Amino acid sequence: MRIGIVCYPTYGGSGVLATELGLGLARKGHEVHFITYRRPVRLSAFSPNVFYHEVDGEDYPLFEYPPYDTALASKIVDVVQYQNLDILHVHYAIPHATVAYMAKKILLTKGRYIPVVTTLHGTDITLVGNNRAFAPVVEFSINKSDGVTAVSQSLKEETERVFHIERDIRVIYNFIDFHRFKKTNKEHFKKIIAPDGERILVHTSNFRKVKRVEDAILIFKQVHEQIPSRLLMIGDGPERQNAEQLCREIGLCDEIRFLGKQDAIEELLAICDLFLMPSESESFGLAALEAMACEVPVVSSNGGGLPEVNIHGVTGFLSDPGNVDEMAQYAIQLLKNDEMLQTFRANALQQAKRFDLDTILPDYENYYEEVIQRSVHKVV
Ligand code: GMT
Repeated sequence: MRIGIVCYPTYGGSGVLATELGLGLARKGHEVHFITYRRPVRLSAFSPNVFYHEVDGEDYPLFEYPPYDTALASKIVDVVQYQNLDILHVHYAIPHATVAYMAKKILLTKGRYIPVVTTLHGTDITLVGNNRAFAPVVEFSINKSDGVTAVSQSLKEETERVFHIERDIRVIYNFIDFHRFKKTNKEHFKKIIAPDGERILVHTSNFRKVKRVEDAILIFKQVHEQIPSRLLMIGDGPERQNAEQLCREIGLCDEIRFLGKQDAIEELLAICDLFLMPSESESFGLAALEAMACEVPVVSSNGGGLPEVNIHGVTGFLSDPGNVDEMAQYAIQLLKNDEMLQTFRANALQQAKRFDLDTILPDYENYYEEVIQRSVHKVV
């Protein structure tokens, strides 16, 4: 198949997933065309079946807000026509599903029907999409897509609760590439971070409010009072300043290291003992899955689709969002008990295997085929 992928090229989960999906499809022989405003972060090396089309925007002085949507729609029309795409897969409803609809309508005037699959990732529904400023357009665009997928059962249900959805939403979970995400020996690295064998806790995110980054620090504070430990804070975003300030206030600046955005996240996960994800809600929690693939158990909230990924008492523990004390108690219980930690590590890996790229990728391929078949009669 010749597949177009539209996504945000940033460090966010939707962009990461879209890029990994495209690369996986290309490895299987499909021709994949990324259409984004910047090269996606995980699209670094050359790959023979992968093509990248940058959306060019004109920054004319009249534009207080550069018309990205218009530039993207034009680029989609161009790529679909001249690269002869079979299907267009857009990640994140806003504005991608809407722009895809516009491109589809333009292509129809040229006698070309392009089937569009929209993948809902979470905040495009739960936070942004819900907003009255966007809601009617989001609902319309989802209903006009030829196929819609959600990354968890919870997100599917939430979408159906919030919007009037006229089509079936297929659940296709986030996935993990075990060639990359696996526990490797990074002892030399561990010695630098935790020279006296301290336990290493880790949090990775885009440091947005929904992640409750400060909860991660407060959980760590309680853990540190009982267990020699270190906390790695990976990523960056609007809440980082507050988080650093909190570390100063509680006097744990030396024990908590802010590493900023990191590419080789698996090398850091390889030395960690526990992953903290206290988010208000996660449609899935890709970062937790990455940790579990590296045999790191997870203490998380139970918001959104997290219970579909992290199994309470098996791969980690779950508490209500904001229940810092309970999450800290779970973390302490796990980190104090070597045998339990080893069991949870093994369980985390087992559970992660359910989401192996090799298992999930065919779900997307089959879904594309299905959507293309359904669209055949629409070709004018
Ligand atoms: O977590 C974020 O804020 C980034 C966001 C995104 O859209 O880039 O991630 C969402 O999509 C990921 C991939 O499908 C999911 O694993 C994350 O759980 C989801 N984030 C939220 O729902 C908050």
